[in-house]
Amino acid sequence: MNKYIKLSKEVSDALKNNKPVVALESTIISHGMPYPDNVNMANKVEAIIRENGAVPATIAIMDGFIKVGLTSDEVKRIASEKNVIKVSKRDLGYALSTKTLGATTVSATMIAANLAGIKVFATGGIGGVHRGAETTFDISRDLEELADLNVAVVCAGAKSILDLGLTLEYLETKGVEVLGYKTDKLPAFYSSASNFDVLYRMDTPKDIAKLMDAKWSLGLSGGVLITNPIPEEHSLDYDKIEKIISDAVKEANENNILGKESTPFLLAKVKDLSEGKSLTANLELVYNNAKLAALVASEFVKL
Ligand code: PSU
Ligand code: MN
Repeated sequence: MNKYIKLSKEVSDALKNNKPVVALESTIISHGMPYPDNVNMANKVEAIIRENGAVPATIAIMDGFIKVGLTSDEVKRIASEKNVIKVSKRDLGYALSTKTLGATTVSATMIAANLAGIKVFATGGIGGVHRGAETTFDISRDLEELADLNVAVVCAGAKSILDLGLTLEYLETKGVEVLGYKTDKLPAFYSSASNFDVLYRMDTPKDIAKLMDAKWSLGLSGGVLITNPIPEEHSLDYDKIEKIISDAVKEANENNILGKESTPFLLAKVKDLSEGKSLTANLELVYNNAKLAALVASEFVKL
């Protein structure tokens, strides 16, 4: 194992014994939602993964190491400390060498999971091609790791702070299949469906695991994006949330919010404008993804 990576004993034992493990990112904790909802979310996600037969591995940069499998005290640190930096691929060297506390995005979490040998990763939403990317060039690094690394990512689709159509085109160029779990339509994060089609619908965790096995057995490198709709009872009205999101995007543009600040700004703005409804939906969709990821990981280790 690389000298900069430290696995918890539980995660390391599980991987050695071919037990299912689910990787979890930490930017969703530090920059995705407020304290203390974030720490409660992180603990509950881990509990759901255990209930569904897998070992959770929350990942962050701490004390000069990529830590895979945080203790509950470490989760609390990421959730509550003020100066946690958001770490995507390009921030890893800095965070490790200066021992800065860092929360990993989908991109950096995939890099860590890949180094550790974890094949399944659960999150809320991925980064993608932002609205207006044709002038800002704002395309998330997440898409590059999805293109390159053999990790399957379970998400609730993407919210329309991104340009969903351009994000799908980009994933197609990069050879990443976008699967819909029990759906034909790409989920839109807070709402269970968008107007875009997924590439393939899959109705069981076993079918998804078999696809991952087939792809990777060929030596094809790259991720698999598993999109899982928010449960209907928690799904928000598409048009209402869409209006809120475009107001938030407008405010970001007016305030010249750029680069890594953009996504956290938009998430916080949408939460305020929706009077917290987006946060409730966000929590529910993450729990739903944690469960599916544990089931897919459990099927994958049997193949
Ligand atoms: N989308 C969400 N919630 C999040 C993020 C994205 O709905 O918390 C976080 C993830 O960590 C993702 C990152 O990897 O934002 C993408 O940031 P950027 O757009 O700056 O690449
Ligand atoms: Mn960006």
